Amino acid sequence: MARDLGALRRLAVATLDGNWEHDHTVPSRTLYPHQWSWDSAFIAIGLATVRPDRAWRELHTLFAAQWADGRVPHIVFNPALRAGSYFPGPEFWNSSLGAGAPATATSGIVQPPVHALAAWLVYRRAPSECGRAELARLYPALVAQQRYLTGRRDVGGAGLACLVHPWESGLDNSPAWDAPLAAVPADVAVMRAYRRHDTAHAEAAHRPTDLDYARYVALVDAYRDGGYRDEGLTWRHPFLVECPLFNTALGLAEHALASIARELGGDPGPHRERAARITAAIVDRLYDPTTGTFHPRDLRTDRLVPARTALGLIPLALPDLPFPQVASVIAQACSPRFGLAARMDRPLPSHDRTAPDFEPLRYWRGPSWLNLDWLLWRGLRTHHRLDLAAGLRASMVDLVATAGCHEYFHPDTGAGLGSPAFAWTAALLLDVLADASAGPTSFR
Ligand code: 9WN
Repeated sequence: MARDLGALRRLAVATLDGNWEHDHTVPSRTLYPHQWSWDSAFIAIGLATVRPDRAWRELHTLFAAQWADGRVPHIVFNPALRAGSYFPGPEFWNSSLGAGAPATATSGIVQPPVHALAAWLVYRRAPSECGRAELARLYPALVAQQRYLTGRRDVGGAGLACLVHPWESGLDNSPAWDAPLAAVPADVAVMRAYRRHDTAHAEAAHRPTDLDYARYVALVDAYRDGGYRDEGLTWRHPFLVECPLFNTALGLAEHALASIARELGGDPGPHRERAARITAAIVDRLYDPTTGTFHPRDLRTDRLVPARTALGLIPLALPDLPFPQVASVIAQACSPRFGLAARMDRPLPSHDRTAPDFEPLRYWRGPSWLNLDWLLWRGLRTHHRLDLAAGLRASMVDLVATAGCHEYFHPDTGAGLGSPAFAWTAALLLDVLADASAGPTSFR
């Protein structure tokens, strides 16, 4: 596998080029052949280092499928693909049932809103008049996305967005969702009526189980049958959680929008105020002083989910996270649970290594993912832990140098798992390679 940085960069660019599809990048040609929301944001960040035009195109294509209420769907389906190329496909989601859905078929749920941050980073990579025009075009759509998430999706009433499906977290099968999902009535027999596409392309033992899928399907059924409406979710929807990663993205988006507004000659003040309120709500509602990390809040029980997953470390990316939380999250990240160090001997896992339900091979239940590394890497730089940031950066580069642009990696051996040509792995590696000096981050 590629060992020198030039070859590594070429491998990443070739992976992105190979996944480019007319006006967007597919996460993987085999497993995920359509456009995914948070993937596109990460992909744009990497494309900015080599193909800035495509970076903007990626974001514009995604936002062209934004619903009238501001939601950005987690999948935009490619109509040119044959039926059955992904499950659940467009016929299952039937987005036309949603008021204000676009003409293009999409899913009806969302993913972490990392897009405003992506737009800002794409612009910052090579500021220009043209880039400013692209930013100006996206700004209202990004604001509408925030309005949807902090408005209709503020089911808990405290200013945070609530998820209605584990897929909205982006960490679909995380142990964080086990407790809230257990309350979702589902019969594994319903899966006989469907053909899973993922297990044809990836090892079934690495993927969510059929029972997980039965619950995923039941949740989509419930949301879709309510016309994808968010009013009254408390009374009728069986899965309602506030996620630390998702809401960190929400807060980062307001910081990024403040920078974008300033750049466009607008007023950054309201975005800054909203960012501060989101961070305060994350600390107030999702921080557990006994574990020293953040946890999802299950709105059905009004309790924090006990699992200690990597989700709990991600609020470190917030520039205004108070010092006590910064210190305790870093301490937990450096504990044997996650093993962060200036010289890491193993990759960062997606779940607590010491937990009895840690699974090194199964989706989001232990393996290492570059997007989680990247978010934490930004957090460490934001809070001036350049020593640890350098350790994490070296670990990311090492993973790809040894195994290639895989979707995820074995948390002990670094072996490549899942899709072998995965777009966000390639993209985030390009971003990491382009920031060789890796100094502190800021929203300037
Ligand atoms: C469901 C595309 C997506 C990522 C998610 C990841 C996985 C889909 C699936 O792939 O989810 O959305 O079929 O498993 O969990 O984070 O966006 O790469």
